[in-house]
Amino acid sequence: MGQVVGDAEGIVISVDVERGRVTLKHGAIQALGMPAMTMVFRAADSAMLANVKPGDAIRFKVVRAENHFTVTQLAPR
Ligand SMILES: [Cu+2]
Repeated sequence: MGQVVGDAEGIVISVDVERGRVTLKHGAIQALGMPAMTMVFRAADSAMLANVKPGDAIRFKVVRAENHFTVTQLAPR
């Protein structure tokens, strides 16, 4: 099963730097066929979570590989 990359906008709900997880309330991600929802993502690198906090409005890239969703880029918007 190949990788699929999607772009989306969201709001940070919570951040777990130690475990490299971020919970985002995101809009629809067309490339992944995913409707708007709140869910937990893996972070490709925990360091990318150091500068975000709950309530931040962000734009992000997410990669789906098998059944895992990993955020590979995260930026304020
Ligand atoms: Cu989702």
